[in-house]
Amino acid sequence: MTTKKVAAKKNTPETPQLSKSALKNAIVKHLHSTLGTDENKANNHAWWKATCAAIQELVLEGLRKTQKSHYFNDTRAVHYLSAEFLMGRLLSNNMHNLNLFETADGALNELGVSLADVLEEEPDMALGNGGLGRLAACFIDSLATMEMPAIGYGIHYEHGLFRQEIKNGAQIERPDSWRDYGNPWEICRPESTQEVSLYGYVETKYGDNGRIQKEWHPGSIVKGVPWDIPVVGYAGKTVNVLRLWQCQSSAYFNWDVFNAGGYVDAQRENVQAETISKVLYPNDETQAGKELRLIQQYFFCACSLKDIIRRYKRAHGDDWSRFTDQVVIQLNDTHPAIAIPELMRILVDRAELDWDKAWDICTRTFAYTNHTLLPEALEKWPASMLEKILPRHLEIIYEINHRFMAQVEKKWPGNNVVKAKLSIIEESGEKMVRMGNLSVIGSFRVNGVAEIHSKLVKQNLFPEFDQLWPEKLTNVTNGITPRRWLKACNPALSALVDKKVGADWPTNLDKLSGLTASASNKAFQKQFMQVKRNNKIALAKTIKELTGIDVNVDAIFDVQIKRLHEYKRQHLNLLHILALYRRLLENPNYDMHPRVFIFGAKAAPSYTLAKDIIYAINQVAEKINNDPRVNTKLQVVFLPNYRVSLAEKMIPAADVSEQISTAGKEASGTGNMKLALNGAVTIGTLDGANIEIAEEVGDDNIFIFGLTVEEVEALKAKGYNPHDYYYANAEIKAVLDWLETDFFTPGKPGALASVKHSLLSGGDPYLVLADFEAYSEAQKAVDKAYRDPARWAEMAIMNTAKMGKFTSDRSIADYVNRIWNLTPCNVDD
Ligand code: 26Q
Repeated sequence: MTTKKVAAKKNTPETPQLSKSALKNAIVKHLHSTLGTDENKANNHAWWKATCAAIQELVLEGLRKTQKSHYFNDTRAVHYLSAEFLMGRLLSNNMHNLNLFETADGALNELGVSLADVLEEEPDMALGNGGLGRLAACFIDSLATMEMPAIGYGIHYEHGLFRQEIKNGAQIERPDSWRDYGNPWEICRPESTQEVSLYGYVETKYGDNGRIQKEWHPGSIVKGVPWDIPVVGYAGKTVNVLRLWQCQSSAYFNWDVFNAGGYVDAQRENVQAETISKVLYPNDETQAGKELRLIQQYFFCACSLKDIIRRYKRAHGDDWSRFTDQVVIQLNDTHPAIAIPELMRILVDRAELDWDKAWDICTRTFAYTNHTLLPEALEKWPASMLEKILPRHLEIIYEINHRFMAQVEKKWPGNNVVKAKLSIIEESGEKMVRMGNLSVIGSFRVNGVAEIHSKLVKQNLFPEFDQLWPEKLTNVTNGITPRRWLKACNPALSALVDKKVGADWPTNLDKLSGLTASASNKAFQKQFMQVKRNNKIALAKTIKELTGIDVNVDAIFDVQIKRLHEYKRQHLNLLHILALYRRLLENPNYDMHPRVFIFGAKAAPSYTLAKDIIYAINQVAEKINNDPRVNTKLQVVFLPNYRVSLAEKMIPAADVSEQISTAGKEASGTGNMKLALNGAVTIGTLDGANIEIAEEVGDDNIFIFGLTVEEVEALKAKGYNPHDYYYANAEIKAVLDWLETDFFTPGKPGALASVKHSLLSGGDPYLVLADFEAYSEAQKAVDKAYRDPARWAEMAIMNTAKMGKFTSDRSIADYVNRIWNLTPCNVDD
């Protein structure tokens, strides 16, 4: 294989493919003939659908051209397998990428309709939990923009991540029904339906050639129906596909039961099949070990592999020799790791390749991205569960492991400790299959998602694998698409940036460094901060609508938005808020610039402490916001139902970005990049991509605090006792004790006590108390810097200016050059 360097493309969108009047006609045509309504009757929802339909016409034209071009050029493609794609809304994105946003705005305006209102009609496509799912969405945007042949494969969940309501301060989960009124972007492709086998038993047979043959007799067969969502690249030339599989019962398999008079039983089978793609599991960073989750994983992997192989065979027939030239499969964490034994099964049992040949193909096909070091997030499945659901796959996994153990024996003769660590099978207690080990063994490349994370993957998670295969483990630092996360979500800042550095920054984000020269320019600072202020006014309006709270737009908007998890330490933020409250009560003249602390976070429904922390934030907010002694200086807002479309409103309005995870725990973070890109200044630990952000913006433009990875390890090794901090720091003691009273929960003393107890008797596993003082000091430095408007403006501008590295185009270029070895495919007519 040759290595060619692929840089992020420097294309800008051309003149719109459609005039305003043509688009207007197309929208009205769809209003009439697709929706059966007219201009006088149509509500915003109808206008939204008609506008989508008009845009989709152009999208589908691009899709057709792209597919034709990929087919005729017989391109090598990456297949991005992910259990999650957190796409958010698509209309605004697609219009921006087709350079039709202004045109559509004008067209709708002439029709007496507000584009902004129309955009609000679109439900988020929330088929993901958080960072990992949103990363997949940013990556397919970049792949299309860079004209790379690529397809995303995932699950067509009927219900995405739950909708969060806050009732009396507590999180309530409601089903997300994103498709209730139809999804205008997706196309069902029943002609590409696949069948997937489950359960049953394995028969061992002896072929004529004396070769042992395995035949899996499934106990159940389900159907995978693909729904295609077009993924429009910026400039609109390449339109790739996100293919999501929906599970249905296989009519064919149930006929016997049906004909035997078992109509009701046959219907029951239908329901069971349909539960497979019914709902997204809402736990991130914890492995639930549920049978249905494993079935979901196998279901979409089996469908996707059949689809990949069908496409390969259409061009190359039964000749497998070119498979690894054409196909690379990226595993987004271990969720699709079952694809490894599935490909082995297809090659060995079906194509009748011998094991070594099949394994060679396999290990040239897969690459694996690790997104976490947290032990509770590492996927393991009971061998007994695999045996029941996927009996042949378990046999194959044992065979892979057996051969791998021989390799380990060669390298470390007689060393059973290393063997036990590297084995795919964990034997202490119930036999478990470790999907991480399987993924490392079955892939040609394994990457972490930020420098420090990849270093820890090598040093702590897979050190022996790194010794065995020193080339295999590598880093690709995450990135975000600047099209959605600056151009579309922050039009005012985008326009200002356009004027300063030219309009091609969306595909060439390093251009933002052109802002550096103006960072200390008074006039530019004024413009930049005026944009920020307007964005804060807009967010204040949203806050008012969602919570009834009037926030002070002259206050510092301090934002922490991410899933709720102890390691992300929203409770560290909360303790600091309590400390400020207390300081203000003790000294009404306590000198601080007014601040609004704004949170957005969903907790996994089964994660009790995470829900307790949400409750605590809301109860503290209620008290502080209604306390006239402090509420001109301190306000706390928890915005319900944090999701992509809400992030797009919060991020442009943030002054301060909270990135305060315990060092070593946040693999990368991507919200940190989005906030900094929009001119928020980070207060953060030396964790994940914060470290690389600090390197880019420089120490003067970020507030770094707290223990380093090494210091965390040393403190834990010496024996961390949170009580030491509790008794040594009167402020810590006071705020923790406060949580145990009924001050924040009148009539219900102890309602917030679990937060305190997790930090004392619970051992404070994420060192909240150890970092409290450093955090509090860093917050004082933030306050001081903000009160110097010129200094703050310069910091904010420098953050935007220095985010070039964190475009997902750079991440994709890294994958393309160092892992996937792809060539862009031109899609011009
Ligand atoms: C696993 C098994 C069963 C059910 C659910 C899961 C599950 C689901 C989602 C486990 C983990 C996740 C999501 C993990 C995630 O979002 N990780 C984040 O990935 C980002 C992109 O690389 C990083 O920036 C974040 O640091 C990391 O936390």
